[in-house]
Amino acid sequence: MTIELIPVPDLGGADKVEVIEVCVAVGDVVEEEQSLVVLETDKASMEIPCPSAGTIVALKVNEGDTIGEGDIIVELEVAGAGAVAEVAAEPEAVTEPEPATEAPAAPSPVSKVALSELLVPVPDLGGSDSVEIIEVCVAVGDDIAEGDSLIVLETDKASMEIPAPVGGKVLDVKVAEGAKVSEGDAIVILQVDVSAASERTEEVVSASESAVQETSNKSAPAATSESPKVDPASAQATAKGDSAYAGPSVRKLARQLGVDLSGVTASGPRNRFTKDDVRNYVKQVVEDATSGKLSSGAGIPKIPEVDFSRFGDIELVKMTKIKKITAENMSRSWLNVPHVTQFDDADITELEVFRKSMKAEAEKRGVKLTPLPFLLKAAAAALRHEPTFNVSLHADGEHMVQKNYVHIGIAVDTPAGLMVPVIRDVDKKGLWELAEETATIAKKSRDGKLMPRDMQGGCFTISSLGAMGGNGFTPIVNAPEVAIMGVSKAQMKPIWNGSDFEPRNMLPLSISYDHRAVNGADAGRFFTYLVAVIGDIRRLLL
Ligand code: CAO
Repeated sequence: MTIELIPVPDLGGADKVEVIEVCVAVGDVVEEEQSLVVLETDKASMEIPCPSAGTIVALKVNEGDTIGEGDIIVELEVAGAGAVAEVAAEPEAVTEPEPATEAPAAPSPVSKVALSELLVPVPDLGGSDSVEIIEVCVAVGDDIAEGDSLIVLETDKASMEIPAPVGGKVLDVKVAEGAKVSEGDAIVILQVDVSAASERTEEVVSASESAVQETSNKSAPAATSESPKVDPASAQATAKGDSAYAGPSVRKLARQLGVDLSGVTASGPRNRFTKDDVRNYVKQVVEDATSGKLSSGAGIPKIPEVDFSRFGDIELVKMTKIKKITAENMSRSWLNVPHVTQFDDADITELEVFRKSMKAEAEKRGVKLTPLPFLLKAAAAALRHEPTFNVSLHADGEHMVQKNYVHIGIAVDTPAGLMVPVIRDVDKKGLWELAEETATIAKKSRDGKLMPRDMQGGCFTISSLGAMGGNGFTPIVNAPEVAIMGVSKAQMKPIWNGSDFEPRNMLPLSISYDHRAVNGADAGRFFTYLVAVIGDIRRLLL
């Protein structure tokens, strides 16, 4: 086994570039050519592939780091011996999608002069003559990299960026916005460090052998016969038509700020996005969100503040901590969870007969047997029967957490606010035990004696308003649980038994569930089973 240090390869003129993605982690087994990191310049992003297969033993860069040629990216353990740093592969440029017309692929013609000064002329424009410059992207003194846009031209068919054929310092800009240029006209004079130039620079420079053009008092500038061709047909095919166009630096800014350009209005010449368009969009979104104005999906409009004292006598009552926490939890759940609520009535006629028959024994035991322990038992049975309800969504967005335990929370109304203590292993407990535990935990809640652990780990919640009344309500899911049952007041109702209306004691129930985690069919099965168990509690024994 050999440890190889994998460095940043020659970046083709780019000096320091940002690491925008680290694609591997320590311990990863990587293939030859597998991407290690993604680097980004103003113009393009490039993946640095691994020169050989092996195991990553150390990671030397982080996302957001700025690195340059020769900096070590990873330490790689490879089988057998091998050359190290120098073998790193050439970067694989993954240029951002650009209109095909904007960046001619072949090197632009340049002229080589004695003091490494290069005149960069307008390349072959595919037949177009006297084309308007709609943007000059560089200024005197700029250090630019190979491929950086120098100017943007626009014909009646498309706009195109003319990239720098090599990196260097801008000594002179020969053009201005609005001017019209043709093939061969000078764009800029670049100072190039030929000694440190990349192979591509050498290629470009040595390819420039003909069509000499004078530049100041320096010698023999030349324009190449291998000028890039802009194919007007493809230009037309890929031009954005009516839609606005953004240059690489604008797109980079948009990416950094998380802005989708489809929502931005372009204000630049001929429907081009400017950096200010992106900044103004962000400013507007922030302003709208804070002022409560509705904008395209950003922010929730605030309920306007009202001075109620204008309408009558008022007093300010301090919210308890629990009320504030409840308010936050409820809004979080309401805003995050797509709720569906389903309703049904359970026939508790037999259940009530049985419950009342146990009254004397309950008194002897010192407990009160309300319908709640029966509901807890039935819910636990339904969660076991239909485990698709006994889940939570995993934060990674890729998994569900299937729970193999059955802990159920009960909503308890207390003077300090709503609390939801959790009864553990409901499926394993009997009705008496549940009746006792419910009473104990409800008292603990009202006395403010619950510990955080008493309120954690619930799989499902029951909110019973049955003692108070009501025909039904839509409870809010107690996230990260995915379902909650609302219990309303049981009432005698005439139920058709096939030949007669029969008085039956009917308990209105509702189930709200998180439709991201549970689908309607699962909910239908869960609820039908639960209602059936409540209707005939002998089913709990099955
Ligand atoms: N239909 C008809 N009567 C019902 C009933 C129902 N669905 N549920 C309970 N009752 C009856 C009980 O049998 C009892 O009657 P008796 O005194 O005649 O026996 C009476 O109502 C009072 O019951 P209870 O409230 O003392 O006991 P419980 O087990 O039903 O409930 C608890 C316990 C802690 C859940 C309850 O006290 C409570 O706090 N409920 C409020 C929950 C809440 O606030 N939910 C809303 C959350 S969302 O904002």
